[in-house]
Amino acid sequence: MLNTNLKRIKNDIETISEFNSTPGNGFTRLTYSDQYRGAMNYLKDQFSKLGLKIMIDPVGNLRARLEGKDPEAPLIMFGSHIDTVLHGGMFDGVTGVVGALEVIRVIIENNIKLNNPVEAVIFVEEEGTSFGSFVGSEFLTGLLSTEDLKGLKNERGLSLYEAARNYGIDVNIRGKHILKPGQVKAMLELHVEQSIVLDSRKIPVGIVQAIAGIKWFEVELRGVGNHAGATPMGLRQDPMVGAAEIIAAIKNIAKDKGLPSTVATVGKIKSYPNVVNVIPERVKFTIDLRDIDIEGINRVEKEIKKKVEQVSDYYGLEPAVKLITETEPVTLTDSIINIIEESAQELDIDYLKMNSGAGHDTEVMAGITDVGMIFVPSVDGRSHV
Ligand code: HGY
Ligand code: MN
Ligand code: MN
Repeated sequence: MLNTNLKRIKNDIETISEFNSTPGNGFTRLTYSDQYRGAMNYLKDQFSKLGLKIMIDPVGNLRARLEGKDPEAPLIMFGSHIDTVLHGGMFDGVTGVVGALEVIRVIIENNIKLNNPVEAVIFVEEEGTSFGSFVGSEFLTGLLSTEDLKGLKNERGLSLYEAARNYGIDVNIRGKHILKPGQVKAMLELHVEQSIVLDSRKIPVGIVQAIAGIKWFEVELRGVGNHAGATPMGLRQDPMVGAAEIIAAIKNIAKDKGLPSTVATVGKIKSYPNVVNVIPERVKFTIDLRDIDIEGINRVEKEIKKKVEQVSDYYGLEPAVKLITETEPVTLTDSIINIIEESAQELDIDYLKMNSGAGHDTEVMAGITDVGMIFVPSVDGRSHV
């Protein structure tokens, strides 16, 4: 039996977690930040020490390659991400990256000569906290072009393309960076569950069968900015009131019009000019809509758009609903699910087959290769805060 080294794994996770811009208040490591660079350099160093060939692709994905007997054989990939949400958890993404590093260490330490080359991959900007989710995996699989990167902007209007160049990446390097179907034999991602099921039932391993599809919208309501004191209530076209009614309705729309597996979240809201004594001129808020079944997403999307129209008409607001990211629900590969299940049975480890409400780069990689995911419990189901 091959043994991993828990002390080493713990040290890797703790070392990476030092690279954090909000110490004492969760973990924040934004793409291309100094903290991101520190963590990436640590991992690059670990992979180099193992003699792996390292490639940083035009968007900043790190790929560390261990040769197999047949250099032309399709890749076996393990990986995840190290970028975080704001004040996130210690293990989201890092678990899978350290898992990939440890698997490669164990292969080398046990002189295992695989036929296929093995690659650890660290996907850039998985969370979308700055520019948009799954950027690294979408670039790697050809869903995002270098040109598209110019359109992905952060809150300050800086594009990912510019941010990558400022970080020191040559975004325009030519080369075979895009992976096509057939080039990867399989990709496996280890990740924390990010919900309460495994932890509450004390089950050590989750075998993921499907990953929810996601749609992110940005809703902007434009009204008439005015004086908070001098404008009678009957003369207002107040986008904040409109936003409040729509946001309050979203919960019931998801519950009553969606499927039991449909979830809808408003996580971000911004008011302009965002001043105490001014009726806002415009209000922007996001909607994160997910379901394992695309039907749930479609039904709730339709109802929310109807509500936006109704409320905007009633208050004399001008609505704009923009789709900012979309990934299809994905079922993972049966043959990989079976291998994980057989291994758990062989090792007499209790497991649960389950779905993932959280999105992962794996659902993007499913577009070009067979994929599998293994979950480990999140204490109290917490991971994003
Ligand atoms: O949003 C998600 O589901 C993932 O954490 N990026
Ligand atoms: Mn993650
Ligand atoms: Mn996450």
